[in-house]
Amino acid sequence: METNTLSERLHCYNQWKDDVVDKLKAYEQILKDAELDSVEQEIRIDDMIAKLHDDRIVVAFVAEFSRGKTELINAIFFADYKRRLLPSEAGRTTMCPTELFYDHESADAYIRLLPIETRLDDSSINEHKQDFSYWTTLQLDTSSPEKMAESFKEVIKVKKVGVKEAIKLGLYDETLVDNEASEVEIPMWRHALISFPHPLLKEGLVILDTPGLNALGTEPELTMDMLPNAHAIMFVLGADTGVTRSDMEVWDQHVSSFSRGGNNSNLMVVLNKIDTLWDELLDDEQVAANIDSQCQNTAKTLNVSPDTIFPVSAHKGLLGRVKNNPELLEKSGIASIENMLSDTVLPEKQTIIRDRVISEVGTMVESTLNVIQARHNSVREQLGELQGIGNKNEAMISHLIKTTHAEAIAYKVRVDNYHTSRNLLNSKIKEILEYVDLKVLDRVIDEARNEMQGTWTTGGLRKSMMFFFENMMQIMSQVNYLGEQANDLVKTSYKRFHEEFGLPNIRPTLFSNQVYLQRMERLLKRSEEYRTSSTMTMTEQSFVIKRFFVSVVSHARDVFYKANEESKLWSKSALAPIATEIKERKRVMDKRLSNLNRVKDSKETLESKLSELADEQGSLDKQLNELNEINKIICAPFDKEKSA
Ligand SMILES: Nc1nc2c(ncn2[C@@H]2O[C@H](COP(=O)(O)OP(=O)(O)O)[C@@H](O)[C@H]2O)c(=O)[nH]1
Ligand SMILES: [Mg+2]
Repeated sequence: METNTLSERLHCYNQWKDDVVDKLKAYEQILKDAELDSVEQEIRIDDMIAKLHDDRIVVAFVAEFSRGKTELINAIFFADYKRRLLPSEAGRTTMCPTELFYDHESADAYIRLLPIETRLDDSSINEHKQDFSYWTTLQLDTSSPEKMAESFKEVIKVKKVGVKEAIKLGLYDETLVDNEASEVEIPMWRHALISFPHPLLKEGLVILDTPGLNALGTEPELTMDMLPNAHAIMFVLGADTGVTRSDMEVWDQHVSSFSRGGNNSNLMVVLNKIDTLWDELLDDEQVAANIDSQCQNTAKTLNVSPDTIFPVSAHKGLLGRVKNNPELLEKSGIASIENMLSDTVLPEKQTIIRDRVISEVGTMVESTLNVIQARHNSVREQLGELQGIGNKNEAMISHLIKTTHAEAIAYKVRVDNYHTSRNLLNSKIKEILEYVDLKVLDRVIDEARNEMQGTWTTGGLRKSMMFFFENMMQIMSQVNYLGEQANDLVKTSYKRFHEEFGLPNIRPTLFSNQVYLQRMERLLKRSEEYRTSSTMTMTEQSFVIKRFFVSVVSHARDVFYKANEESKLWSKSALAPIATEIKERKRVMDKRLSNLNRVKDSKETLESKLSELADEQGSLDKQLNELNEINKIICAPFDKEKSA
């Protein structure tokens, strides 16, 4: 009954990724062997390998405090420690957002903590993750679950600071402190990274535990970046409290936008603590009916489909697993969440990443197949030609040499024509690159910053933000426009090449910055939502505005940077297949000429040339087989049996 499906599934997924990586490496080798390698292609393939390597599956838990997020994490993922691993406590926990994962680069398990004071500086959490100088790193003793649980308590540590200091940090909430108090309790840490060698984490699972409405509101990065990048989001409610006002606030401001009209299977609403409805004076059916009716009501309140609601008891689930009580475990409903993760979330993720591999590398493999196939054909022709020569006389061979020469010259003229269109394209590309230059962005940021000086009001902020985004969108639209012109040039080149040179109909990779445009639009939308949320008025203004600006700008910069990198790479590879074909044609012609010349010199060479060509044919056969094998693995459908 108690199966390990999630870990098995994750394991299969990783194996598939390893297979793909192996094939990508084999492909790189083929390109080298066939002398078809180019720096651009190598960058693309290595990039894809790095992407597969860094690929993680992130499950985020979001809710108001005390709904049982941490207990759920303990029950779903860490019950094999036979105890409550992460600190879950009654009342308001002051824990900071915590990421649990496994760091393959580090030999030791660790807890890395970012001091709360770093909220005052201009760096986002992501930026801090690039440089660990501000973090406090503690070794995590994994020799016993008890020792681990003890160390994890560090994450929920608090300290007392003066009211002024708390206000400065954006952590003063007058509803929680009586007015007389001169000191306030605040969390010690802003963010925690915990790495330890648990099997699920080693397979690439990342768990994001968040503390509640307060932290969600004051750390915009969570809503702007970490949640949108999670592969599954669990919104947790308590069956004992029902949907409260603050639950609704978390939902409206931070989660509902991921719901896509209740249509997102990666957003799960967990109705936790159903054990509080297990009334021993009622029979099982009545209890089930009560739970069901609460699920229906919750679905209605949140405007999601009832299938999205998972009624569970984290506490009893953990207990059932720790005490090996299958009945209790079954009753807790915990397994339904695990099943959802392994049956829906994981396969969807795999599909997305496979589509990406296909679109990035699939076309490349296809065009290599074309080239190798053409080589194969040409070797066959040469073999035929030489075999045909047999006893023919010298005059005949000289004639063949002459015609091949003439062909080569005619070909060169057409290549020159092609160079003209390539130059046209290059100047268009230069224009695009000038637009997506980071210097341009930094100018826009400076302007927005200046605009913001002195306007620390919500209205002023809105104006500056709009100004910032208008500028950004304008640049990106212009890039889009130029990109379309460049695409026309590319299409024409390919068409001409296909028609005039009679070469295979290669699908060109076209320029597109749609993804980045969309990301920018989403960023704008999210910052609008954030700006109008009540957290903006709740917390000390200048602090939030600053945090907000830092986080929005750092993400906009990130989007821009990626668009820039992508354009550069595209500009280098747009006409690469044509260049390869040209080189290839020239190679074939040179080869034929040298064959004929050598044959003209002596009869003996004919024999050796024939066997040389036969060898070449053999190795081309091998390359074709390998390429087909690579194609098969990359595009392989997933094991249906396992996902049934
Ligand atoms: N009755 C009951 N209590 C639970 C359940 N899950 C968590 N709790 C309790 O709720 C409190 C808050 O849990 P915690 O995991 O720290 O919540 P978090 O703040 O959302 O992470 C703790 O006292 C838990 O023991 C449950 O399924 N049933
Ligand atoms: Mg917690």
